[in-house]
Amino acid sequence: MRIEQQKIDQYNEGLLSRHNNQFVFLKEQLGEQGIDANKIVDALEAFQVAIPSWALGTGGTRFGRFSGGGEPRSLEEKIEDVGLLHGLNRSSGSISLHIPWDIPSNAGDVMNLASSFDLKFDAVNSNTFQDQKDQELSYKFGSLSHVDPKVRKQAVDHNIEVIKYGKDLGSKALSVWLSDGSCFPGQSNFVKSFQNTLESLQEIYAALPDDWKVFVEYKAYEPNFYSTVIQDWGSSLLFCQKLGAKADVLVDLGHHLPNANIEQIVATLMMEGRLAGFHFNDSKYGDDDLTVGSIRPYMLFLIFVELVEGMKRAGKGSDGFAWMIDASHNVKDPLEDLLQSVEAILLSYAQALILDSKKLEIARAENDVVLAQQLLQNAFRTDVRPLVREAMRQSGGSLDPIGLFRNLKVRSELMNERGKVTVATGL
Ligand code: RM4
Ligand code: MN
Ligand code: MN
Repeated sequence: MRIEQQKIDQYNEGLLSRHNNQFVFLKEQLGEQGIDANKIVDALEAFQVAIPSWALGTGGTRFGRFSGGGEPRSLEEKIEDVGLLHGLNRSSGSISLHIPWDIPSNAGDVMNLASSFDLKFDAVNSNTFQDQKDQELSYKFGSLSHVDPKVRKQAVDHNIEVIKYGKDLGSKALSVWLSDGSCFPGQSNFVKSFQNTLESLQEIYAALPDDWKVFVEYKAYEPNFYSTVIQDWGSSLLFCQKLGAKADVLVDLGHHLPNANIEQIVATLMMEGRLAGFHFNDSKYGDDDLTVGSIRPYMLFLIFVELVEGMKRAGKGSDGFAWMIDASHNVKDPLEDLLQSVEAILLSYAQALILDSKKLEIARAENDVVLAQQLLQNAFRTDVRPLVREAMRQSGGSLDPIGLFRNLKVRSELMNERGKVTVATGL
């Protein structure tokens, strides 16, 4: 299914005068503070968030999975779904593939289909946290860190194969997330696990094309519950520093221990020039993979404050990083959920962009704690939705993506096309 531009324009028509009033009002307010709303709209338009191929179906937990119907049955249908999202918000211009869940059978055809929706291929993800059918050796006790060199070799070869698939699609990075670790004290030797992993990663690193990067993602725990080889940003950074300049740290918001100060982690990684990008999601307890901004929007804003600051310092635009949503949708329509997540990301970015950072610096220098807090909260409490809507409208998207999705009955159309009982590959 494709949404015609005319349908988007028509729907926008009905919302336009209300939107214009709100936008003009906000523009004036911001103008009084010396902020050019149009510049912020431009920055928002440029911010593109990748959609992972495994997030287009209904997710599940270890207790069960309740499929929603009309889920994509193939890679082609997944591309079509991301195309729908991008058509609606013009902010989801790329797809990130998980191999072997989504092996492209013909790279040329898949690329043509993607570009017909104006989509590119973001980082490719390897998978050594599951055993696949016909796989010779098991990853039950680890992959790149395994005690047996034959298992390590199998995992290294898989990663090199993933790079090849990505190369054919124009991807420029490999994302590695390892579940390697141990469930019980004494089960594994921390130092040997680290060294094995490093050697394996070095072999993968050596196979990277010149213009590629490898993203090293960390996670505190789960599926292993006692130790994880790449457990935190420090371990991840250590691997990256030992690997070389083409390795950067990937932050997944759900992969920290409770109450971790993620914004400070972001600031440090950006200071070192080693932040690869983000896997956005939200959580209350663990790696809950909930809709971005649904639980801790203030934290997300504080993270964006550091991102904006770090980008300015490094003289880089938002296209210098890999932004992706890594969420699971157990009770919502996956496409609606993704639209909500993208909107939440852009709202936080907009709030961070309107922060008066010069005044904040002065407040900090004068130890004016009250003013510092007030400046942050002024930005956070400003209703920036008209800026995000305007960015979507100007780039040809909808003023109200979810409203239009429902108005056009996209899900029931997909159910008619694909059937009521379809299950997409993924977790
Ligand atoms: C992991 C991690 C990875 C993702 C898998 C599916 O928890 O976040 O990024 O590839 O889930
Ligand atoms: Mn992730
Ligand atoms: Mn995760």
